[in-house]
Amino acid sequence: MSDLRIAEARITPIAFADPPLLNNAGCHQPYALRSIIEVETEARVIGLGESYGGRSVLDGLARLAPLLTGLKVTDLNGLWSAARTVVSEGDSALLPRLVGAVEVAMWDALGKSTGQRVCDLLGGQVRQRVPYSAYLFYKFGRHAGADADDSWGEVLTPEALVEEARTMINLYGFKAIKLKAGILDPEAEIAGLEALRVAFPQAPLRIDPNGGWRAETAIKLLPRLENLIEYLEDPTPGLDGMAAVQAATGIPLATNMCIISPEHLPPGIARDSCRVILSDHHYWGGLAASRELARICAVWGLGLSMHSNSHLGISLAAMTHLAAATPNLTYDCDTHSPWQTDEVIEGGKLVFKEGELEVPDGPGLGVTLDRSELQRLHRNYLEHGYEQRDDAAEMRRHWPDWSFARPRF
Ligand code: GKR
Ligand code: MG
Repeated sequence: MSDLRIAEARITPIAFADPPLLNNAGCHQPYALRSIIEVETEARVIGLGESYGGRSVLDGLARLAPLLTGLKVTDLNGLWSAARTVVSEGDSALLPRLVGAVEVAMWDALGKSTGQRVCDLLGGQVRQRVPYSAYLFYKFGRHAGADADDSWGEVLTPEALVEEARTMINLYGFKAIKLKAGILDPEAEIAGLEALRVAFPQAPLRIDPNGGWRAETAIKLLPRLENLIEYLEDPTPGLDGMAAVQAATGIPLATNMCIISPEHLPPGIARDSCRVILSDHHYWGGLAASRELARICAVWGLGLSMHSNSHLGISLAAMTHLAAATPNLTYDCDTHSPWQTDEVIEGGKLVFKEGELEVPDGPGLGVTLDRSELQRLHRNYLEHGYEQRDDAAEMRRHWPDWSFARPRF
């Protein structure tokens, strides 16, 4: 089947508008970076992918792209082999990122070439709709130097947080709520969670300080978190710190920080460092590798949810296909989508109904590229000069004395 062979792979770096959201590493910059991957077959079918847009991923993809010519879109082993040749030994994080970026485009090309949806190619659809959570952030009202607040305004108090949640839930219908933490004093952040509990008595709640708390701090806070949250995400850095906190509570700990590749699973499971894995096809090596991760979670009795970063619709479509084809997805997935105003797929953003997304209609991922938006977002990339996400530098434009610390509290 020569027409399933790749004729050309193209990578376009883009920058899209992002609000001043806060996390333990600082503040989001005015533009988030992403790469858009196009894999074109000899039959001129184009498969799409979306991934990180920082320097090392872009450089790696630039080295990988020419090696893809002639590879069949079904040849995932060939993709891993090609990617290995462009990654230096020891850069274990880059390899699955490069594979994940291209692999989604290969699935999309295969689906579009054969008239099948990616969720069917991944083993079949097991849920009609994929549930997502309301991803709340503390935030500044405006970016440094901007002359007006964005529509969300400043969110640094429990009252403002409840307002943010109300807006997001009214717009999208999410059921579960996740609070990004590790910025303010932990007591203040838990007061925010408690205010959310009062305002949304039924909502499953989660908090994610991104390793911003010492293990002792997290353990001291546990009594306030018991019976309040469904899981505690990365309260503290490292497998040992997480295991110490997990040993002190019945609340499941979750991670997208200390178990982020296959070699972390045996020590993490042996130490009981956490009981929920937040998978992410962008850094686990793609959709097939994420299905394997789901299977490992099922075997070891681990819960499974999905992590996100600032992203656009190709990523969201891929996440939705993957989640639709994953039987043991035990929690609602994360998404940054409500924070993004730009889009790169035709027809605009995918539409959440009651907090859920249907698998997009049509073969492959079911989405197509809006070429004029792609060009506009690529011009943003060229004009605004961001090459690397730097939340700490951005934070100091607001709070000049701030410096990065993990754990901080
Ligand atoms: O977007 O600021 C952010 C998040 O903190 C993101 O970078 C994390 O990767 O959402 C993520 C998480 O759950 O840790
Ligand atoms: Mg997290």
